[in-house]
Amino acid sequence: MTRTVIRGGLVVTAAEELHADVLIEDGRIAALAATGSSAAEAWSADTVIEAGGHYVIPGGVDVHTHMELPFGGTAASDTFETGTRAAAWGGTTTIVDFAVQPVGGSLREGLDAWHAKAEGNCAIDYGFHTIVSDVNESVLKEMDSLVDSGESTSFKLFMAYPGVFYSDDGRILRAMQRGAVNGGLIMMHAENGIAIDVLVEQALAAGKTDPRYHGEVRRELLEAEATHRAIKLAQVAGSPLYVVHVSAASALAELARARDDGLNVFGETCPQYLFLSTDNLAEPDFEGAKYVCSTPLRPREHQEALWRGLRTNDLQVVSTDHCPFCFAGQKELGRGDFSKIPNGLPGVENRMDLLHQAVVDGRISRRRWIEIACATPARMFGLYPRKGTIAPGADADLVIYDPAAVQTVSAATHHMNVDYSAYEGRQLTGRARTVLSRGTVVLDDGRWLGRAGHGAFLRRDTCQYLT
Ligand code: DUC
Ligand code: ZN
Ligand code: ZN
Ligand code: ZN
Repeated sequence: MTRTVIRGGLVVTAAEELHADVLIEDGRIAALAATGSSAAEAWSADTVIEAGGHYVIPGGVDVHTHMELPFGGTAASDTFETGTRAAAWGGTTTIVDFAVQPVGGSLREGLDAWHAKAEGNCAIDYGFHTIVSDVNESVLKEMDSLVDSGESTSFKLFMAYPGVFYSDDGRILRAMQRGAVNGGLIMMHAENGIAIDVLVEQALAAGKTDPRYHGEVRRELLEAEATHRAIKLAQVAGSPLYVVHVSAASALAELARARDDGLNVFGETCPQYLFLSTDNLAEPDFEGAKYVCSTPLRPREHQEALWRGLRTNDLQVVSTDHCPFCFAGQKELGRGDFSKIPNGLPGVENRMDLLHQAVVDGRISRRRWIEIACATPARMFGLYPRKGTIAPGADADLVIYDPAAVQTVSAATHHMNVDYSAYEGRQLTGRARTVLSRGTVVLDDGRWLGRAGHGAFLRRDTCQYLT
């Protein structure tokens, strides 16, 4: 048995803060005891990690990533190897990525393809949601068995991207009805893609080809409308609903109203919507392409609404939707036609630190930081308390976090496999000093000690946020 003790840090979970030592045995947390107590002093250990002046927090849980996602004639530039390593550098120790059902194929084929990409390559633990691109009878049956086995207990549907991932309302309703019975959580990309495609065509015909028009045609109204429609469909089906990447204040208002009416609807937002805006999309020399993602960035005033939603719990989760494409050769595919810019932003390495900056700035509390970035994502997707907290029995996925370290975010120093940073030049206070994945130190003081293949596939329970 290997024993590690982390001494002298401030343990921060979603529920409490305490000056405690943490005992790890064989990759799991065995005990917590007040620092200096006779119980803690009595522990013997093979390794002692000093954490004085630092926080000891659960590793980040990022439930929305797209490593190696084929999109727009190219593929997201982070592999499972580079992307999970970058995640760990940024204090994230679990990701849940999306396996895509191939057109005309089964969920099984999608999962097999994603297992093949990830297995043996991940530095941290990982799970899969499934993107359902064709709801049919055999897919509905597959959903049952995937929930039963825990291989995938959540399913993403798209109201956007006609001809690619899009599902019409009837298919959405059928999937929700199935989820209401089997416990699978439906995740929704809520944008009216049929209407957006009309506006795209009209914009291009009028010579509006710059990246900023991506933000203009993907109208806020069409996110709010789709969010409203998704909520009503879920209400008809009697199922809970998780809306991914909420970017618009009016879409958030739809969620808040439904929650006030007692519905189990949940919302996720992402750092790009909290920290970036349409100002970035309007950057000259095609630089705006770096900020093209869907849902799109919104005008600055939406940020305040999203922060408020995070404080009031109308939004429960911050994940990244990490989907990086290099500027050179990938984003550039859309020069002269914004609709050909591959959609997505890098961020898996930056999320924990950006949100810690919000703690420093007084926007959210320290415990809320852990709640929205670790505990709730784990509970929402059936990984709790194995992931997302620090408690006896949990995996020892831990970050020893230096709250005073100052860093300047830059593509020159980040670890994501992408040639730009969406947060270039931003100064942040706070940084992961030591990162453990199931008790193994993978990062220490700027030295990478992890390895591809350490990360294991996670079977998951159904949503635990409802019980
Ligand atoms: N949005 C993105 O920005 N990228 C990938 C898929 C999506 O819905
Ligand atoms: Zn989406
Ligand atoms: Zn409310
Ligand atoms: Zn996504």
